[in-house]
Amino acid sequence: DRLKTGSVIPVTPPPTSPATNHRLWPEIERMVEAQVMMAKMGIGECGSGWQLFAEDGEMKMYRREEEVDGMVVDPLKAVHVVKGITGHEVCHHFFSPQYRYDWETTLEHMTVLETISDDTLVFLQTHKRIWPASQRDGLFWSHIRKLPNEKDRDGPDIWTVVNNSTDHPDYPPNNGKCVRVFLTVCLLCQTTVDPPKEGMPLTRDNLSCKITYCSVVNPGGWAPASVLRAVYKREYPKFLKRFTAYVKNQTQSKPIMF
Ligand code: 18C
Repeated sequence: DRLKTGSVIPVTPPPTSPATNHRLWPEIERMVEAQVMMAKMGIGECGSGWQLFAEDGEMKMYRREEEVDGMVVDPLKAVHVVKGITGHEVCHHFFSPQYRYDWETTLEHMTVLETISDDTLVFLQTHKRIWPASQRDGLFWSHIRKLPNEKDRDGPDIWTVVNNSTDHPDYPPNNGKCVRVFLTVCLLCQTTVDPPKEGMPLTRDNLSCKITYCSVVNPGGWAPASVLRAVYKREYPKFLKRFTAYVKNQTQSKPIMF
């Protein structure tokens, strides 16, 4: 019948996002899958060597001491539980450029170099200089995605943002005053709803969000290990506390975004 009418019904549906045609897409798919899998693993399951280096209420931060060519590249894994917000809200504020200067205290300048699609951007960021080291910049793609909640099909979706270093012909590394850092970051957020009593409305008091943040930053050029580890110890807890407080503040009087 198809042959008679001459119509051709495509076997595979067309891609839902134009990003799927982009040169970076295979890497984005691969990285998101791998990073989400790693982020979902508990500290015990990730292998040994994780040491707790910061703790504040529900927030726990672990690191593994690692060096590459004498440079500190310690992987970091942090878990936090924050009441009153959803995973979608957390990821939305982490991904979207319009909020970045509000919460990213290490930032000096940020530009979006490319909009691959609504959910995928390429950023160039310069960060504040730490004396006596050179100033750092980072060029990375950033992708936000909703993931199915396999354990609770009726429960809220899981959300993630993955950031990963890339290159751009117009912005080669180490070309000016900055040394280029290489980063891989994954933020994974899962919302839990504590159902309200019968007849009562669902409010932000019924929500809590489990946040997992994993990061590996290669400083890109030599920096004293002791200074670097001191910067880690100070900046990561500062970031996660400030960022989550910011999301709570931004969303408290807004409708819940599941
Ligand atoms: O994930 C985070 N932010 C995202 C959006 O911005 C994105 C960015 C990652 C930034 C990677 C770090 C870039 C280098 C920063 C230089 C340090 C400046 C400190 C200034 C203090 C006044 O994914 C949240 C990121 C939270 C950042 C925590 C700090 C990480 C430190 C890494 C050190 C890297 C090399 C520094 C070299 C100098 C050392 C003496």
